[in-house]
Amino acid sequence: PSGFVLPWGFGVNLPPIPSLLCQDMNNLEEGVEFLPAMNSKKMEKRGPKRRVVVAVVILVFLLVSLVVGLLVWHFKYRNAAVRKVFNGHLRVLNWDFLDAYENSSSPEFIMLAKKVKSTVRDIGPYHKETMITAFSEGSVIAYYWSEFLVPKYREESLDQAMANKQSLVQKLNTRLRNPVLKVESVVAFREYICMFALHAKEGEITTFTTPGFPNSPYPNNALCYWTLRADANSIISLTFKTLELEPCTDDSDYVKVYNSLSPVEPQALVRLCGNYAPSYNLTFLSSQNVMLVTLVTNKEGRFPGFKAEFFQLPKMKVCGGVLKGERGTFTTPYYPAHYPPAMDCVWNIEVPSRKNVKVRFNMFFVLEPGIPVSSCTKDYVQINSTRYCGERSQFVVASTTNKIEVRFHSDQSYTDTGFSAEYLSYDSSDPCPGQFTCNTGRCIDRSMRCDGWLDCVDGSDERSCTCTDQQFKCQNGWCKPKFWVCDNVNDCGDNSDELQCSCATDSFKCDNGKCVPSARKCDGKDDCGDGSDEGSCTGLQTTVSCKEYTYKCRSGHCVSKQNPECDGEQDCEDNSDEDNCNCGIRSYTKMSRIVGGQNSDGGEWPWQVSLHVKSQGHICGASLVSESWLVSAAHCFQQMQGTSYSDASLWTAYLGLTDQSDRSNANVQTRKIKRIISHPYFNDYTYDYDIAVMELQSPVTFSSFVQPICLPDATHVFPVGKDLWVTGWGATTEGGSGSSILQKAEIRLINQTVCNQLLTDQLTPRMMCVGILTGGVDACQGDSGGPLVSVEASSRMFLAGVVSWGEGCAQRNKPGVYSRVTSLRDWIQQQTGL
Ligand code: 4AZ
Repeated sequence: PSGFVLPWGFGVNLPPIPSLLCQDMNNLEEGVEFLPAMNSKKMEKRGPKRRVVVAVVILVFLLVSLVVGLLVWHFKYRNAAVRKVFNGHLRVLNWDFLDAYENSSSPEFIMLAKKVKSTVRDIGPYHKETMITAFSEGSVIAYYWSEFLVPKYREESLDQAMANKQSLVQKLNTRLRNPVLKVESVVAFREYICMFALHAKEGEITTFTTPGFPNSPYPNNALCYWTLRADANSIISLTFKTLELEPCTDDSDYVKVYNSLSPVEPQALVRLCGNYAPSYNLTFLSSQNVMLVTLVTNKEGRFPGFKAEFFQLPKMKVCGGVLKGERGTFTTPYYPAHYPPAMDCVWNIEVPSRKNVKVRFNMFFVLEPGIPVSSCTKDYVQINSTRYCGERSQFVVASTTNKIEVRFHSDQSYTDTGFSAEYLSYDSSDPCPGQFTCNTGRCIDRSMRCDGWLDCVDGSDERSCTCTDQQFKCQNGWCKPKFWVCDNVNDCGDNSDELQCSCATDSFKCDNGKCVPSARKCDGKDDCGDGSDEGSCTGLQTTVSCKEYTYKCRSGHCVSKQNPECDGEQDCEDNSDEDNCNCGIRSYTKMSRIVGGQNSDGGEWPWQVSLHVKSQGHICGASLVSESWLVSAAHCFQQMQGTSYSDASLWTAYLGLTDQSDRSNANVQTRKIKRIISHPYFNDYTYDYDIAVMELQSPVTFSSFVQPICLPDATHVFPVGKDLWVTGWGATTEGGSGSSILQKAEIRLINQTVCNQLLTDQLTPRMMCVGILTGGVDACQGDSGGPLVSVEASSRMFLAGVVSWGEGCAQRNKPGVYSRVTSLRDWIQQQTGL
């Protein structure tokens, strides 16, 4: 690769404050010495003449101050010079592109650059420097940066002038033969600027990285450009192999990729920030033989940057086509890479004439930032006259004939990974043999009909149902499991499952179902008995008297806000509610978007630990809560079959692990255990107090794959009905074998009273039930000790439970039981100090 770097050492030159002003001030100080004004007695004796002199001196002093002030304002603020860099491109008509223009040191490049420069120089009195960065075909497009040194008060008018293409076109017409200038984007001044020009080599992959990668972080306050080119009639495929930037915020560092050599928004393909899981697809395609990658960084942060590679591909001549037969598959161009911009594909699908055809989209990612899925004005799939866009889970579009036409359109900017679809022929009299047919045409398992879950996107599987004894009939006709009634979640959709249990008007419904007069809410007294009437009192968090449900600040004062810890707001006057909050965040901005599957991505659950016993392999899960401490279940460390599992030397902890068969992966950290402390009240018959903490022999190093989970305060409330995540390598079916890849499942917190009925009074206050009552999703053997986590305020995850026991796995009305971390929080604190 031919690369070059231009570190432009810019610095804002503020005019120095003229030394005259300092002298003036010194003189004034001396002048005061003459006046014995402090001695009022003397002044009185000397009479009115002195007063006049004093008044005149004060007046002069005020006048001089005013002049000094004006001068300071003029030089320092009004007249301060601001450096501005604009970039844009300029189309030179009637000029032919030469291959030599690709090489910035060729005499042809230098000659044309000189011509264009002299034209741009005329832009105005504040113009300082213009640099031509590249030329491309069409007739010739010149890409440039122009630097201006403009007084602050003229900044706005310069921005306007640059934005107003017309005025520039007028000026430029006089010099070049027939130029059309397009100034499209303005970039702020940067201290570090680097530029690299790379051309793909036939049959080779070219690699490039951010400056210093991987040994040192990329520079702050930087603007870096990589112009990528390929041979004529080729396109570019660019892949970021690793990318680790500052976490995404409005002004965080970012990488932007353009389908042009000019960094203009209408040609932007993607804006990347933060950190992407290794499995996230970061391949982008251009529509022509050029691409531009830019890195824009702010003044702080130290992050590694990226490593990327690109190569050229022949330009795709056609996309879409005629598809015939009983069934088949088709995808967007280059799927699962991001499809190229400016594409139009049409698939004409035809199945045998006696049959009908339907198209099932298994993956569908056609998302353009800022475009609502109701309009689909930019990138979309169109079938008949309906447009589909955004991110969708599996859906089916059926035709009532044997033909269907699928159109795909991508516009100039922002691309996504596209879709993967299959077409199938079906018999119109029996569209889903042996299955239930949704009104949309999708086939679902018969057991999903009238089970309380919306399996068809249009809800057609839950209509016209006769409710069973176990079900509650909603007013809208839907049947829902009886256990969902009065659980504070609107399961029916019309809230009818929560109506019979609501309290009278003027009264408040507590989390435990009790009704208290509304006037007693937020009065500082626990009227509900579970603190829920004092839990979420809005307004300024005032200190209240401490109760078992109020959060206690380090100062000993209590606040009434529910779950104030690590929510990004200061609730305690000593801010102790926001201390020790380096937890519960996964490093990756985006995880893989494989929907439907339950395999986890590397780094998705960075607090998940696998506990191995020598020669037995994985036995239990655990959660990382600090550099040296794990939380697990006491029952993992019982004496069993002659082995004393409480012996710390038997165990090895694997952190940063996803695949059990890949334990030597570089992201995995292995630790021996120093000591295991099981709760002294653990009862191996009832599984009450099923909790243990383990100290690692040496602390781990936090990374993208190893991060601690937040421990909730003992007063933290996880409301009934909340969706939680459980993870582990346990059995994937009851009595089955464990999984090699870490599994994840989303389950729901179930009302304690309801669950105690289902589990025949086996629950204690240290336990909670979480699951899906219709069955099918649960933790199982081998998941024990592992985390049950909840996404809380500011996207932080908290450890709500520890996998403990259950009656079998994933059975109907037999949810999993978890150790309730809030009830055991004080004991964890006593043992670990956390
Ligand atoms: C176990 O044996 C186990 N369905 C863990 C969780 C559940 C059942 C069994 C919950 O470790």
